[in-house]
Amino acid sequence: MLSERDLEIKIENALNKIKIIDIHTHLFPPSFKDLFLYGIDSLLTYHYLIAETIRYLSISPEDFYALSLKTQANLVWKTLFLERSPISESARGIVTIFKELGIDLGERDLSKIRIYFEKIDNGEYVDLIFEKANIDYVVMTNDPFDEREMDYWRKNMVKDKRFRASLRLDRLITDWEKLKKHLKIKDYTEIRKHLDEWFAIMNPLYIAFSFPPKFKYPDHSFRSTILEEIISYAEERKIPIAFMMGAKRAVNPALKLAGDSVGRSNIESIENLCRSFPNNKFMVTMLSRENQYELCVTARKFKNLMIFGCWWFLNTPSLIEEITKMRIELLGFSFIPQHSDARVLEQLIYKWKNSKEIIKKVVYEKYLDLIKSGWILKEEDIERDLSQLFRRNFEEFVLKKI
Ligand code: RAT
Ligand code: ZN
Repeated sequence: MLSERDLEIKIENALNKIKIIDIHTHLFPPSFKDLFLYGIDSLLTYHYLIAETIRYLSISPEDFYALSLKTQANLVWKTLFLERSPISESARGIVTIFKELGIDLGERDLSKIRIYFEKIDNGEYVDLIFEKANIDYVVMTNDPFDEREMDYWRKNMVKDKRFRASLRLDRLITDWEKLKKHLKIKDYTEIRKHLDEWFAIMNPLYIAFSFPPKFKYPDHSFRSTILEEIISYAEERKIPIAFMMGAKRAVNPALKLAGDSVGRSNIESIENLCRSFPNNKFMVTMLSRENQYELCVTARKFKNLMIFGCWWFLNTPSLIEEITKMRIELLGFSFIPQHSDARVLEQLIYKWKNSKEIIKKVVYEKYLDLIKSGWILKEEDIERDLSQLFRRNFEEFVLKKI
């Protein structure tokens, strides 16, 4: 019988051992040159931190973005780290990164901190960060309509196994009329030849869309028709489609990436999709806290639905705890608890460290309840269960024949 202290240690050991699959990030490999983000200026100008900085300053978003990247970074440092304590989740994240990289924070001197980042050697650095965050591989967000990105895809056919692709097709729906001309196609059915081409170049693990709160399926519009075309393509390819629901884009456009917000989505659309396309696999995350309970219940109804992550504004300790607890209580281990959404390489460190800390606590409490109820938990059960959460649910779902 495991004692409480033993249980805690065993969970900790299992978590340290399991190599994570990070199923949704915005990272790129070093071979994608300017798209590969790392280092101090990219870290401090993360859009989560820009939104927080601008709240304290009299500067307008336009004037802020007109500054050089380094000046923006200096201003974020001054505002969030020198004039106040970096207490928000994104600001604390920077502190976690520095600590894990062995950067001294005693003097709070940004010019000294910069010295660490000036010495980085790219190739080995990715391995170092992956090791520190205990990552096996990350899944990128790949936009075939981004010409800059596509240039790299066409040139860099040597694949980096640490970075896998996902085909993000938001613009197919938001910019359909423009894209139709750009792709030189007349109707929806002709999308297929482009999909074939993108699959050949990227070999994506899944197709993804993010949708606004008002998204409805079906809605008798061209949107539903395009979606159906993609759904039938995904069925043929036997790969999942990820729906990221509830992102209200450009609520404050001047803030650029930092100007997106949240709204409650319509769960019936997910029910309709899972029921109408039983041979498809859907991975769903919802941004609104208010959607979490109904999403869990919906996952109980459809085995072709895999819920994942505590997305974006939900990637905060109190909400991760609440959501993970609810998911375990309603779904056991049949969900993917988290993804990092990292845009800058080093963010993998804090996003995973902080999430794992909470997931560990929740799992500990749940195992303890189970033991108190009479179950004899074995040490090997813990690693099996946790590797299901952090690896196997994703890999098996991607390969699964529904
Ligand atoms: O979390 C983020 O960085 C957001 O800006 C979005 O990119 C979001 O995660 C998305 O994938 O649309
Ligand atoms: Zn994202």
